[in-house]
Amino acid sequence: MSTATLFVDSNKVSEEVLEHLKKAGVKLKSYEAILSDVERLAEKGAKLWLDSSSVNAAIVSVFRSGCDRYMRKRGKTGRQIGKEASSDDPTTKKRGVQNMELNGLYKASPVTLAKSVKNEAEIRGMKNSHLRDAAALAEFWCWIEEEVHNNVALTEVQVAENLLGFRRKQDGFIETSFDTISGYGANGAIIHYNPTPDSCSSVGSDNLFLLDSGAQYVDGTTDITRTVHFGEPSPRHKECFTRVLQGHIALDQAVFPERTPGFVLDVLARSSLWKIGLDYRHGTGHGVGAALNVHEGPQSISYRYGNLTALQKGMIVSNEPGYYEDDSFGIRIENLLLVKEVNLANSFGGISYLGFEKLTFVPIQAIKEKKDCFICLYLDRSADNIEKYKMAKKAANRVVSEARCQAYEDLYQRLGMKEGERDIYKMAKIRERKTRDIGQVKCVKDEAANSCEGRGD
Ligand SMILES: [Mn+2]
Repeated sequence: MSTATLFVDSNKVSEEVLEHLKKAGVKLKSYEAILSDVERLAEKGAKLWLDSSSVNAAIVSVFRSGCDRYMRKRGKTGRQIGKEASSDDPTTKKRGVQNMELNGLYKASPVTLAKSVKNEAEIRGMKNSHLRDAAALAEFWCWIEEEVHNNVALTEVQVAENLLGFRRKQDGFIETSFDTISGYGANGAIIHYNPTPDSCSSVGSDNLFLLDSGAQYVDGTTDITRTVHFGEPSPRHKECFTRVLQGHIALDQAVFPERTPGFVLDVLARSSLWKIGLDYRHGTGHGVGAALNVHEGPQSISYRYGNLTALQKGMIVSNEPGYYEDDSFGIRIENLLLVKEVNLANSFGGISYLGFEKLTFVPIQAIKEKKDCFICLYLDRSADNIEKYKMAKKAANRVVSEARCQAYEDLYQRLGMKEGERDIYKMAKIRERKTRDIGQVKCVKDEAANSCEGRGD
């Protein structure tokens, strides 16, 4: 094949692109011309590749009538086609479908598949744009946390506008990649929530806040969701958030053989929720274009098991499990992942094994229950986890010892007062050393503070 025709709205093609396509032997035609061209080709008996997931009814209809005419012509020149019948005759209709099947190939488009596997330049652009996007988001989350803690009333729409402001400061920013979903409390439970300025809620610190947003940069496309709580989450919030996060991590860490379709991995993101009878009514992951559509086929990670497209090295997918409690709150945690080959000690079946590399670099709000987290890490004693457990424990010990120092310092300052003495007395009693401690501490204080009043007593 040396030539191709692209049916496209000519307004969308710049001079530069036009020149490039011409050199590559691609002819441009108006979008409307596709119907008559398909019909004309079908009449000549040409074969047509139709992607049944995206082809429109108009194309199918002209293709069918073109095929019918071709077969009738062939019938007249001697091949078996039977006697002519009226077009209402059901046997004619059936024959029409058969004719279509004869010259049509019904498979996913090879164009979308080639597009979904990113080349080196696209991967580099996606990585770079994600780093700049992460910088904007980190600034944004820092800003909003302070605003909410200072009781500044911000509506969901104002939050989305401010987020746009932080992104605009980044190099190569073009526009948002979809309308920002900014949902506080019950609004977070509406999966495709779109806040309006006059009816939306303010973001506060009594409930969860879900923010799903993305941007188009010259070199890449982003799509990220974070759910945060600016106050004290309820036990229900904690449990659901933890399970969504466990699902997110399970998919993030997945390693799977090549030729695995995305739906096989979907269970990883849901099983933690399933264990307590919860679930979510949307897919776990979609393909993402490189500086293109934020939703791109043909691959997906979904409970709908009809999509048999295998995940391939170089594809990009989102990882976005969630949980939505109607009229109450919504949780979703979303990163974008690049499918990559992983080096393992074995390669059973002589095939490659694939995994994911994170593109999104924005922190996920920490789990407050450190203890639970420790237990989790400690119970699963893989080398990797033990290392993480030690690090987490070290960090926790540091925080505790800092807090303790502060507490001793406070106590020391209050020693001259009755409450201070009472506290020391209590501490001494716990340590069963009676009140002897009070005298000792007082003596230390006197020397250090160099206040000698009453020393002679
Ligand atoms: Mn997404």
